[in-house]
Amino acid sequence: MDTAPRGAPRGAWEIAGLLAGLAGLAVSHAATLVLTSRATPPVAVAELFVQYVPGVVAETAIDVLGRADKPVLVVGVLLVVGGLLVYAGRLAARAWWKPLVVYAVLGGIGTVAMLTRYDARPVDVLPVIAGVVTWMVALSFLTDPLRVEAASGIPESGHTRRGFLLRGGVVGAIAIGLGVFGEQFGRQRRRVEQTRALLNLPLTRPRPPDDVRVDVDGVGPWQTPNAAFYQIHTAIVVPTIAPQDWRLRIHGMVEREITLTYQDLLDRELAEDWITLNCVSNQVGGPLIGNAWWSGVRIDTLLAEAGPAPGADAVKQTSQDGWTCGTPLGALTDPERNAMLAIGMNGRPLPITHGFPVRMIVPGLYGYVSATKWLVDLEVTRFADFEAYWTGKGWGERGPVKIGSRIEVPRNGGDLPTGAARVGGVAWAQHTGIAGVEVALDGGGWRAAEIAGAPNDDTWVQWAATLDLDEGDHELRVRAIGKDGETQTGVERDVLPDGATGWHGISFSAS
Ligand SMILES: Nc1nc2c(c(=O)[nH]1)N[C@H]1C(S)=C(S)[C@@H](COP(=O)(O)O)O[C@H]1N2
Ligand SMILES: [Mo]
Repeated sequence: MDTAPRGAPRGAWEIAGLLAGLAGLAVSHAATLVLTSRATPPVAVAELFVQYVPGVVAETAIDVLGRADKPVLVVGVLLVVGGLLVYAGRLAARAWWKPLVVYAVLGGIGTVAMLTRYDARPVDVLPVIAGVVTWMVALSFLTDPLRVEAASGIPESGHTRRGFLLRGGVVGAIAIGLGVFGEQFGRQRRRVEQTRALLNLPLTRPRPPDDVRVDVDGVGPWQTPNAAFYQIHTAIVVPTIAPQDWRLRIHGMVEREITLTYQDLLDRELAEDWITLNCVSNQVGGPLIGNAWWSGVRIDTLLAEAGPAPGADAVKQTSQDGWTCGTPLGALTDPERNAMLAIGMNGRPLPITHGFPVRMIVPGLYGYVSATKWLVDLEVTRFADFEAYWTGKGWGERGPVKIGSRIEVPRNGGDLPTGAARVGGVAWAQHTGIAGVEVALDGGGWRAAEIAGAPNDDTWVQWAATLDLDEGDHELRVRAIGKDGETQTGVERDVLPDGATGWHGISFSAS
């Protein structure tokens, strides 16, 4: 009845299938944590199931199982998956490719489940891919000795058994190691997430001012929600720091060293304001920019208490994950600039991925020279005396934000009706302010667009214009003018070393 090759007992193939399966699940789980995906693939599949299961079934389940319905469902998914993985091992005895069919089906379901979740990002497919690749590699590694035995026809030689046990041990140890890492890391993260949720900070949560929006459908929100705010960090595993464990040391070329706790920050006066943050790596027209309501403690007063020594011109900031940046001391001590140790973002405690519990925000400087997340150390020093993470890789030392602008409506390649059509987007020149925006249609002359209001000079400004469109293909360009009189240059430069320049231009058609 069974075509399993002579020699290796079927049980060995099944164990191989199970071990390879567990290793893949462990790798997938670890990848989920590292990528901060909100659910592991099995949990996502369970959720997908909940979403599509008929109502009566769900209600019965809730009746019978009560609040245990979700864990029971996840365990059920894992049992089914486990059974299929054992089966995949058995299939491997017949032909090397047969288990791949099982893996492909499971991987396909996992991919659909991960990508159809609310808030899914393309990278959320990586835990599935990592798991499937691990399944294939681990199964082939484990079944190698069994296959050799099947080919040689010598039943159960001691040599084969030792080889199989050794390989099983290796795969098992890796799976357990990753599982323990995932558990520990996951627990710490859950703990910090919980503490964060329970914090009762004196943050305000105002609505954006009334005049900041233009009336063009499709222009993004003026206030960027936390979940939609771009994220840039080099950390693979984001730091999870409990507020009670957080310390900030201010030292170096100062008269008095200061160490601050989270409570010390809460005991001080909070500064709050709208500030737009952007990344030096943002391409012209790119998405790496966001605008939020930040709450924190002004850094100029803290530095004044520490007393910077004459000759110092920089502050080297260090994150708990070891990332560093250098910020001009003048930008942090400037009473006219709202630089702060931020603890709140849009009226909530900072999200972990945006630097919880404390990060720096400095209006007018790119993030890579100023916006340290998970900040733990400020050393007052001289630019000549150190190299920060990015400046050591060829990026500019100072990093002031360059004036910029973006078209959001229409999209590149989009369509508009002929006749009068509304277009719009944003423009920014943090800490200088936007005086105006101009657009040029089809290479014609620049003409003024309307601009909405802004509560201060540190935020982006929405703009809009009405075009008169003939049928056919068109091109639109935008440029901003700063309150200092600077007109955004059309000279195209790459993001390296200190920010891209050039006008954002798009093509669209009118019909
Ligand atoms: N610890 C740490 N902080 C960091 C970075 C980083 O890699 N590590 N990247 C910086 C860069 S380049 C930018 S643009 C901003 C992005 O902040 P956000 O992720 O909250 O949008 O964080 C800055 N702070
Ligand atoms: Mo950045």
